[in-house]
Amino acid sequence: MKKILLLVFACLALGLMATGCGGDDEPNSGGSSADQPAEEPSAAAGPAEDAVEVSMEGIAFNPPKVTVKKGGTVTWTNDESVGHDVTKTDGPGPDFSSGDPGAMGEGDTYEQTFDTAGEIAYVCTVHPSMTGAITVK
Ligand SMILES: [Cu+2]
Repeated sequence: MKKILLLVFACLALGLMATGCGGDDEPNSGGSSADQPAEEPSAAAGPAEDAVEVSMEGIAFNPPKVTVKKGGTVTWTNDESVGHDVTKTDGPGPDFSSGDPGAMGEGDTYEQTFDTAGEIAYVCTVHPSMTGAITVK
């Protein structure tokens, strides 16, 4: 019985030593994970630009969130046969709307200039779940 216990301890000790050797891989994983978070936010929100284009497709604004420079413009294009509109719901600056609810047909565009910094929310009034956001800075 004691010999079996000794064997178990011997195996555990060897196992711990092997694990210790495996721990030397850590510097690799630490280095790569530090680089990635810096790239993901810019890919999602996009850099602040003078002119941004948003597509209306699949009953959604794409991309749903954009960033535009103060004084810049956002241009929406309806890329499907379903009628849409662009109507501001919240945020600084004057209210805006592309016109009558759902009046933008396929191929129609609507352009809006943003002169006030802040976060602006908008919606397509005929599709309440079709929302978007603009960061002006
Ligand atoms: Cu719509």
